[in-house]
Amino acid sequence: MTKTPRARTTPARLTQEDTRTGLSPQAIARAFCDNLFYVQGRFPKVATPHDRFMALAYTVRDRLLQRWIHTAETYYQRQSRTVCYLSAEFLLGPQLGKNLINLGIYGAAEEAMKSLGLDLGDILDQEEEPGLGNGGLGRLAACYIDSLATLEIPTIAYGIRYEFGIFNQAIRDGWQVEMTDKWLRLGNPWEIARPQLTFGVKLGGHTETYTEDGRYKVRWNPSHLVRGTAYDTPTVGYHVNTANFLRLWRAEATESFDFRAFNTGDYYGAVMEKIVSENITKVLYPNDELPQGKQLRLQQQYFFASCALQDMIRLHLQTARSVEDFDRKFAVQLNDTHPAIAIAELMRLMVDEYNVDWDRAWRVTQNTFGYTNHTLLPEALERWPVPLFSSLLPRHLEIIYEINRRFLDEVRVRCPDDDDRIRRLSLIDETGPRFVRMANLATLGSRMVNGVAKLHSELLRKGVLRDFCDLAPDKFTNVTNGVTPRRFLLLSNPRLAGLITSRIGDGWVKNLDQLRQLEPLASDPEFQTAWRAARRHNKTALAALLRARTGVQVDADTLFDIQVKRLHEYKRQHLNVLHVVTLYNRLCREPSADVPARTVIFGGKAAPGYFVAKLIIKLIHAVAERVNADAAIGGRLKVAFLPDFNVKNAQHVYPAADLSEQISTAGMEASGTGNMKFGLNGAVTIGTLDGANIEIRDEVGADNFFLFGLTAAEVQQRKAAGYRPRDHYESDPRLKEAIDQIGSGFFSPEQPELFQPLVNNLLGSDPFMLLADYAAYVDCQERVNQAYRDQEGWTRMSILNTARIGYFSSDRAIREYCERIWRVKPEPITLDGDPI
Ligand code: NBG
Repeated sequence: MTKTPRARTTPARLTQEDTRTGLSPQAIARAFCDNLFYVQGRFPKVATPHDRFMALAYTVRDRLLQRWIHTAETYYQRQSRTVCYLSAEFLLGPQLGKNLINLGIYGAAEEAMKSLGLDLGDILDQEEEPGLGNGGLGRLAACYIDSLATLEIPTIAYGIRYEFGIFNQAIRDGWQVEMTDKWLRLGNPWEIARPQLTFGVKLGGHTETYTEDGRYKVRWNPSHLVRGTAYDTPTVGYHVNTANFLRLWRAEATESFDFRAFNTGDYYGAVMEKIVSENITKVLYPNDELPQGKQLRLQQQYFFASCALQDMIRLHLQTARSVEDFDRKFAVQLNDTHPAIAIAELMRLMVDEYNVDWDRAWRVTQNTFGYTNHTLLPEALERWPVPLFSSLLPRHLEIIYEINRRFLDEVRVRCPDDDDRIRRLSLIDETGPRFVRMANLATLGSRMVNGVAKLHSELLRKGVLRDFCDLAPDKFTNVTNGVTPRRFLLLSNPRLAGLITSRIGDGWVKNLDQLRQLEPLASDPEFQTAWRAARRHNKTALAALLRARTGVQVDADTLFDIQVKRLHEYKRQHLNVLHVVTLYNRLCREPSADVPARTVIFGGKAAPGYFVAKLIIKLIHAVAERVNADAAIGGRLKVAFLPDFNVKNAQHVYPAADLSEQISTAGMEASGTGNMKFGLNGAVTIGTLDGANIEIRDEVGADNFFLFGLTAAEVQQRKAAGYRPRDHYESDPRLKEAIDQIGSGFFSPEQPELFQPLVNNLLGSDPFMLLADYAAYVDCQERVNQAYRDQEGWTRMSILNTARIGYFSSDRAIREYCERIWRVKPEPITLDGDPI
């Protein structure tokens, strides 16, 4: 044997592969038993279902780690340009099934478990998901991690390791009840704690100036210091060797402060300090109320942004000589403004700690960041009161003032005597009490800014960020969102996925455009029958889940009309309810009306402080109670609310929908991603021209989409012309009846006034224009009824929705980010022998 390094290492690796991380059912079964024994400390007879989940999870983790080590080694040696995705939220969902799929060992694991007399499905069911996000934004980040690894892009995702994620939702007496999400209680087998990888994060205090080698410098003397510790979760791509990681930071007290307190004899003071520090990463904020004024939230944002940047600099300096070419090594994406403080922090680190001169540091900073905006709702745009900001981050406030001063000086030269423009562009809102405007900071500090669907990006350019767009139009782009087909079709809808693969092969999993090959089958009777059978199976499964969770019995042969998403007035779940009430009234009046039987299913959490959203949940339950109990309509309409909508539950919902409700007020839903998940699984959309609905309709064809309602432009015009919701109420008897019933206690006889606030809102200003869209919506639902009666026609629409949804893969979206925003290339990883 020649004595090359490769020849020396390969046999060792192969042996290790064989004994410890082999992919055969036998190797998996052996590793599973080992882990049950040596990690969980259990023998099979006494092992609980959760022990078995842990044992299999550790088995899979070994296989992930092997890939991760190779990946890390390769990136290190090649000094690969790396994407850093900064997000305060990652809504990962359960990991086991996804990892099995991506490693290509789902079948092997199934067989291994079977050989031990176990069922893989039961084991998968044990996993509790990390709910480290609120909704679409956090889930998008998770889809993007999956695509980044699958496309072999060197990536680190950075976020916060919340001890309590989004609350669990229970329903009591029709009301939402929040329960703490203790997701770490039984241990988290996927994460690897890195107690040696920590950074100090300063808070509070004041700044002072000094000179050093003739240079004017600023020193920040903080009043607090916390420590961030890294917890890593490997994220393997689909059928590739790339395993990137998600690095979440947890806050802890620093030892130095403990010592100080101990030395003065203040033991309890030291313990308090520890508790206060750890609070920073205790809990995820639900996205309710105004973000303003929440000191802890600003602390969270700064804490994780600072840890992430310090970590990046550490990595960079392992191989580079200076931080001055930081932007060549990293492309840092800001997932909304939550991590936007990173812009000021990178400036601080470079200028104060690495002595980079201001202009150079600003060039590097602007070249490093990209900013994705996810909302146009003014109340959701983050602004921090200047006093709060300055008490927590005094040095950053100075830096932001300086960035602002230089920026506005430039603008004054370009646009003299335009004070209004200056006021709008300023990083500081001075129209009343002063605020730091995070969207302005993010836009100015980034090389590229994007919205998440065509309409949204256009509205950004014309609205919220218009002045910035005037100054630098090329900075603005659009990347329409996408979702991962691995989780949302292959894993969660195995029957449909299997049927698709049996006809067109499995290339679609990595290249979703290949679903187009289904088009010629859309009217094929045999394929249609198989398609309906797969979907019928999913509907039966959802019906069983609903029964188990709510007691409501629904029939899988009815039209499943589903709206699942966070509860929000702009998403208009109550418009859906108005239709339900209208349909109910019609069925009561015309018992023989020729309409297909429907099951209307809702799901979603309301922010705990959002009174109206919670009242809408109660309304759904009140209507459900009445409708479901009414024998006179003979089960032709049922209403159900699936509690605790999360990723795990979602995987049972999307595959079972016939009709996907995407009915937000036009111009308000930035993109939506549920709309894509439904379409991927063959649901037909009823929707407004909002967010990505517009592009979905363009792709699937107007004939295969139920469109209704005002356009975004019309919404604006109506408002400008003085919108009067009462006119609709007075002139449409169906609407009047429904609203009167809701308002008068028809659905809440014990508390007739209960829903008055909702009714007053609709008849008062109706800010989300339900009444303006009501008639169009109800008529459109009638077109749905007609279409559903023709099962062949409907199945054809369903198949075409799946066949033409390929554009909405997160792989496509990530390719666009890589080319247009990050300028990074794939770095393939080889597993056998040395990585290079
Ligand atoms: C949400 C939008 C959705 C969009 C997701 C992902 C926030 C702030 N925004 O329409 O409301 O699909 O982001 O981009 O959560």
